[in-house]
Amino acid sequence: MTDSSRSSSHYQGLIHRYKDRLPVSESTPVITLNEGDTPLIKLNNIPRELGKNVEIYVKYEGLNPTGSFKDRGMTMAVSKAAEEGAKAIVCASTGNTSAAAAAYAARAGMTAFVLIPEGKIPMGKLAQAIAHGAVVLQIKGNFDDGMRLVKEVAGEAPVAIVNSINPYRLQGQKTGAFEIVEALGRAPDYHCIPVGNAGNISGYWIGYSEACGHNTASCTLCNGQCPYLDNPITSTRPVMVGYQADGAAPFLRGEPVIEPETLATAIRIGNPQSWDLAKAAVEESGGWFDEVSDEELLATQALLARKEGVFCEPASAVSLCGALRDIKSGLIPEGSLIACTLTGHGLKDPDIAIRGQEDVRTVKADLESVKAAILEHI
Ligand code: AN7
Repeated sequence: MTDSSRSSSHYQGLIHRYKDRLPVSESTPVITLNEGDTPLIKLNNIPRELGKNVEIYVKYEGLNPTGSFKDRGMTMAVSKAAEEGAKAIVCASTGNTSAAAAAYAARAGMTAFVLIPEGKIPMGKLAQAIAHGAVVLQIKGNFDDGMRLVKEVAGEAPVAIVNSINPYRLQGQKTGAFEIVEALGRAPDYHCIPVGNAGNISGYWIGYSEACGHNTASCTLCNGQCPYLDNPITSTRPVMVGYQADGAAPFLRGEPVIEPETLATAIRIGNPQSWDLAKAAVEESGGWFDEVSDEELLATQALLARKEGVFCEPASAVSLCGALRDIKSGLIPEGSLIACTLTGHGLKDPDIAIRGQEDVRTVKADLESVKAAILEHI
């Protein structure tokens, strides 16, 4: 079968889908795993039980190829690295970036070096980095130490940085906003999102801004060529609300946190690299930052899994956790259309999801025992 005989509707990833809105050319070698095009799921049971007249949609980024939103940025960063002739990439990571870097490097035939904080990334994410053949360097330090070292080592060795300080990452990540606007036929009123290194909130703001024809200071890569600037697909931008774990909440403290601590290890970050962009997104949109406790975010992870059938990782639940609190308090008013990004899949960290419930009941392999066990619950 030749290429041209294949269905043209076959989804081929976000660079192909949005090539006229991304800094790529015909000669860019596209490194893709068909990322993007993730479901936007309307919550039914949680808003009903809340008793508030709101529409809440979750953008389930856990359904990307490596199980997190990082794939959106990584397809761009690795494609551009390949275009520039890079043979190796490097990143610091709390887990998901390393999984994505490892997979896209494998696809590109490059070597990925990933610096992870020793003992602080869940087994699912570590397994991905190892499975895809990355060189895993556990460092005796946290993510922020790893980030500093990555910047230093990139000046000493031929490796391309694929953390979100690489501007192509945010370009890829902005497509999450495009997809939401297309799915809803408009921008949401509020966009709630977890904030760690602060790249994703910045990427979404670029995307929403372009979709309604605004140029942001951070939108420099398309040199004003973005077709949305002349032909916007929506007339409004959402209020951006960034939530952090309270043990790792530099935006709430107004300064870096030296020893960030949270069970949501993905956002165990004290010195966000996209500080200025994230702050600008929140200020320009009339939004805010807030923080949630580990106990609250784990409760929301469980609520979403049990009430809606959507399994996300702890850091992802931070967006819905904060949103529900602000809906209850009225800060997010009734009548609002709210989008929450669920950044990563629950399977990344199964240990935390079954914490305290490890004792799965064992029954004898006979009908009487199984029947009795079932009837107990009906
Ligand atoms: C599930 O993998 O920083 O604010 O090194 O994995 O854009 O950093 C992960 C971040 C939210 C925060 N949810 O996003 C990494 C890393 C999940 C994440 C975030 C991350 P940013």
